[in-house]
Amino acid sequence: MFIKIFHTADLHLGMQFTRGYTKDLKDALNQERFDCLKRMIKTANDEKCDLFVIAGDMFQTVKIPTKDIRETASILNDFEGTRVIILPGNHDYYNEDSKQMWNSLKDKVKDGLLIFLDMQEVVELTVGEKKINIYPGPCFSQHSEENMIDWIKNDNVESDSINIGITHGSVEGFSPDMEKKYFPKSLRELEVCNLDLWLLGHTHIRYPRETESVKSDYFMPATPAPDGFDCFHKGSAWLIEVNSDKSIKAKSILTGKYYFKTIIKTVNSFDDVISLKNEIQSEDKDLCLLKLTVEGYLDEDDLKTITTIENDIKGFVRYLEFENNIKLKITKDFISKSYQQDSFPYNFLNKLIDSDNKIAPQMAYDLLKEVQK
Ligand SMILES: [Mn+2]
Repeated sequence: MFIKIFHTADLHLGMQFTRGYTKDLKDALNQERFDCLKRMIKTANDEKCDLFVIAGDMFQTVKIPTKDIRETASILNDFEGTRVIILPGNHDYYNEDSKQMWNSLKDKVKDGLLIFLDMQEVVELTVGEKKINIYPGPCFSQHSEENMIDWIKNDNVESDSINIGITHGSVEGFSPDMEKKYFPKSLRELEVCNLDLWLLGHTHIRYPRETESVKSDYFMPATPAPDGFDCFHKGSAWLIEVNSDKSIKAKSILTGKYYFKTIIKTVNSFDDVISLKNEIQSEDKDLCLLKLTVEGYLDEDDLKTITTIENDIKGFVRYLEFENNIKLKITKDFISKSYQQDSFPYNFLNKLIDSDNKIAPQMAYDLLKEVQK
């Protein structure tokens, strides 16, 4: 017999997008975070999960409009397992300021479904015949240097129950936190609590890195829905099985839809331009948000095609930020057209082209143009 847990965190429901997106895309990205939760609940139901755990930052802020709270509750209400367990994170911390928001959510979730981890004390529950003890390390503010889990190490951990820690914040070596203000903890601090399993939130990158048959005592699911160009993955969550003998086996699942891609490409010939175009054509035109920078040198004719290419590429992706750093390639042909024969620039540039140095003619041309200004 085993219990099955769906583990996510950092959904950031209610996130507003401010980049140069169209209103349509902003709305779509905002809605996607709710849709992502909906898909995860469906997966958890299909997989017959007992627990659905959100390890902090389900909401982006503590000021979430009622209509969004209503939508969240209605999605959570579709969970067919035993309990939805929510821990407040550093974005949706629990204190006097946010009590009303959290109460509003609690009111809207079906009776008996939600366990809200707003205290540093053990929460006991049973799944089937198995007793489970939850050890929460919740956030009570936006910032703190407290790890919120120190209370656990002195607790008398029952060895015949499954003991699960749930907390949120930076973990040394996994998430940057130079100023130590995001509830920092080390793996050592988690370890001394002597629990069977840790479900963590805050780090937007998955841990462990493997995806199948993962055996670990610590899990970080990553954000389930990519939220910007600093997100290099497509969103994930953990499906974790804990057996009666406490052995753990987990599988990472893909949860996102939209994805962000940054490409920096050197383009030095027309063939390079075509292969770049082909590369981008294979992206998903409804879901790919692309930041593309091109650099290199092209002759006059090829350089003119770049504007056309930019338009083509726009049609291959949902959103494009294009930076064109391609420079004019200095050829003998170009020199003959641009400078009088035997003039200083004519001789100088031709001589540089004859040398093996590929960059020298380009630099010299740029300097000559600078002087002519
Ligand atoms: Mn966080």
